[in-house]
Amino acid sequence: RNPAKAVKDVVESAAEKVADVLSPDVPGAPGSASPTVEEPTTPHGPLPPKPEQGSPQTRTPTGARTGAPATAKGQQGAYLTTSQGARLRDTDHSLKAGPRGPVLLQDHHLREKITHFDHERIPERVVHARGAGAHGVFTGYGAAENITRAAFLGKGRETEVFVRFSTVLGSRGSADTVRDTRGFATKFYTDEGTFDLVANNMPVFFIQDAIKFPDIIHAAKPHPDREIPQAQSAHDTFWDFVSLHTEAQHHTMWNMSDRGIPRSYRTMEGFGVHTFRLVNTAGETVLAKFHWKPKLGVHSLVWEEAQLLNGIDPDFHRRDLYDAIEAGAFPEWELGLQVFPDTPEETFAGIDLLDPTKIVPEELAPVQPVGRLVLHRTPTNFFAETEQVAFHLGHLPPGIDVTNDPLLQGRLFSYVDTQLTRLGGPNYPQIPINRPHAAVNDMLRDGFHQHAVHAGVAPYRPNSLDGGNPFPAGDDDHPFVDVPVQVASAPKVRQSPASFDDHFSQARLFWLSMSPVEQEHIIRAYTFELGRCYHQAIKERQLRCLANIDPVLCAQVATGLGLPAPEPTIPLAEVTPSPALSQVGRRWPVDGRLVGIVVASDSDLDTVHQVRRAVFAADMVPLLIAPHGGKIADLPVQRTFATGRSVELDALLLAAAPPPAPDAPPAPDALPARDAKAGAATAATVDPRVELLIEECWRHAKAIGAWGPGITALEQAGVDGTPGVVTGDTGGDVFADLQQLMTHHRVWERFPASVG
Ligand code: HDD
Repeated sequence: RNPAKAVKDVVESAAEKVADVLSPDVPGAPGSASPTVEEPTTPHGPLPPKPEQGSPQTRTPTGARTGAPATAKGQQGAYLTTSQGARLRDTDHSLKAGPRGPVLLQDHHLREKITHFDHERIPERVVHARGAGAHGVFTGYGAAENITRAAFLGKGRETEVFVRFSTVLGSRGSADTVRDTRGFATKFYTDEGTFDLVANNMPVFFIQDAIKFPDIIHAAKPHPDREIPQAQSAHDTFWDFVSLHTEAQHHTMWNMSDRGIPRSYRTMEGFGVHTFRLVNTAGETVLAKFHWKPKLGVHSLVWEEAQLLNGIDPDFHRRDLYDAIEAGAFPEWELGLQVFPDTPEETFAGIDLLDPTKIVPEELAPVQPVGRLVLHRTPTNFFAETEQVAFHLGHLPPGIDVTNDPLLQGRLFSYVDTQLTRLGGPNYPQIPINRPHAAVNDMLRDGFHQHAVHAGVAPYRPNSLDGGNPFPAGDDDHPFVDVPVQVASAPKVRQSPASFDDHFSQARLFWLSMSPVEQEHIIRAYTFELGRCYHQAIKERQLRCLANIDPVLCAQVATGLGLPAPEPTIPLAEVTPSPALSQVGRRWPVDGRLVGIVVASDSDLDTVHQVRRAVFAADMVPLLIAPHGGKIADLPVQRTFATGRSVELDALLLAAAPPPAPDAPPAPDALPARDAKAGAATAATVDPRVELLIEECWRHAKAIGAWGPGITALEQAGVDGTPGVVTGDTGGDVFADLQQLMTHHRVWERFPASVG
């Protein structure tokens, strides 16, 4: 498998295919080419299983097929059967005493069907309940070979992976685009045992000691009396806790920044947060932090867009992940390491490496790439894979070991423990998605849902009855190595080291590293969230925390809340900003982005064809938006003015300025931009829903382009001539300009920020 080549090969044809999936060619719609309709219920043979449907147990450690029977396959044979394989002739009627009943208790099929249904749900994860997963492959660069013996990082070595992205606070059915931390958990099925990198999209955590985890989560989850708000931190208990427990201030700042509302899972960084200990074949150790760097750059939504999406498409991130993979725009990250000498102090540049509320700026310790992750396959079954996958920090291959970070240490206990309830017993590692691809020969036996049929009589060591099996691995057999770190002889205490007492300096470092527009967003986020709190004392307490981070930040939030800005209670930290923390100011590839194209029957369709092809050629997906569904000439329409909304687009092109439809809703409220150009707007000649598309794209800092009649639509919306709005004589030129704008992600020049 060569993912890079696969991307190249399939992107255009697959993207065409996805565009067509996105645009059901609605039979009977104007312009539809399909004369006859096949009912979805038309009988057909059984669907062939996907080639990948076999369970991992049928694979060798590297993922190759072994020829063993795929015992976990869900469906076999053409006929509906009971769970015991008896064929059924009717599943629509209960067995009754005559057609008018009553229903007979002896109806085994009825009872089996309903009983199984009654037990279909399992407890959702206590945190990170809402998630989406994908399969992929990780390829090592060989760059880490001198610091770790972990074989999967070896040059060219390919390892199958499963990744689950998640929000933290919301329930399983909550919306994707809420303000929250995102989980980024990766299961590497290495041939030396599974490695789980259970990461987040933020490099720090709210607490320094795992014993506080129930506290932060109880505070952040919905209030226990009314169970609201869902998937939000904008409420009293969250701010009550983080303002009292000031070590949470750094992570809270990340949540209030644009990192809290990612544009896509594909545009998130990932961080292992803790410092790990790596050991090489010579037994030498270094300390290291894991980073995922997205190929597409770090990119976020804007707050209004996120809020609209929660209603318009609560599955936005999930859909984006699946659509991108199915279009062949495979999401990609580089795995990187920050490496530090393993000194007795376990510090680097004065930063305590065991404190999970601290980062080490990349300018001080560059992130060195050690491998590449490509996600290329969506799950076959959500429950079997994404819901049942179980990660655990203790799943470590030889060459990677833990440190004494007290947060990490507590996590080592929690992840196994939680699966016992969630997955119903100790045999969850046998669930197909959790099965290692390395050979397993443990002495764990019995328990609920035991699937393995263990042979032999001696699941103990030493034994003679099973010929002494299984045998301990020797030094040359790639065993896991517990690094023999010296454990200090010290009194038993419930204390943290003094270095853990600094709660504000890195929050200030983050704030000072932001561009003005990012600072503006942070101010608005704090103002919004604290503005949703009821208790005055909590707002005032959080303002006192902000005063210790930065007076400008504090003053602006205080103004928004209508409260006085307090003075700092400690000297402001002297910090050097870290430009690597800012998302603004760089350029990124545009693969897999969505470009809306407004067309109508009077558009120059040859040009639209050309532009559509150019969008595909740029590895992006065009979405045609038209007054009606079906087709415009031979062009498939993906969205109508009624079903399309700006928030799913990354950029907008206008090849038309269609007039208002008789049943169109009234024009939306005026824009600041339009006010600035008062008098420019004339009587509405353009459909107000197109105007709304333009206005929202403009307000959300998206690139906009128009040619021909499309320019009239820009004029009507009052945004022509403003930054990031391009016009031209030909669609090709306009798209070329638009593409350049998109490499910056957003057109922030539209919003001269007030903070600087
Ligand atoms: Fe955790 C799930 C990430 C601290 C206890 N955590 C979970 C998931 C991610 C993280 C990504 C979802 C895994 C999945 O998709 O199935 N957690 C983190 C990070 C942390 C962190 C990056 C700090 C650096 N977590 C943390 C602490 C505790 C937990 C301190 C408990 C003491 N986390 C859990 C859990 C979960 C979990 C209760 C819920 C479901 C699960 O484990 O499998 O055990």
